[in-house]
Amino acid sequence: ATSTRRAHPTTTTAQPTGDAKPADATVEVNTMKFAPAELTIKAGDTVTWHFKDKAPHTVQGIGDKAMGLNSPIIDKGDWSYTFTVPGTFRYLCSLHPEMRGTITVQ
Ligand SMILES: [Cu+2]
Repeated sequence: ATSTRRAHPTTTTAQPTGDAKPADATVEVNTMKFAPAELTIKAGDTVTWHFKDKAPHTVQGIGDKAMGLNSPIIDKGDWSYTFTVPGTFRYLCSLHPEMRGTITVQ
């Protein structure tokens, strides 16, 4: 039997170039939930919500402190927010208010 040996093709991972700040933390929006529902980050960190559910959702801050945390209605895609002030920020989906999450900024 003849065996042909070939080196495995080398794979390279392309690093995106540019000025876009990568997300420091990600929240998956799927199956009518925010996951993780509770997330702790540092001041200055950017959180990206990754919308992948069948239904559209929003990220809407609860209370005065969370003003500015207010996404449009998103069907599929990403939405990011940079938290600059320490504190506890609760949010919900305005279309499904039972969907809730908390970001703790240290
Ligand atoms: Cu929703």
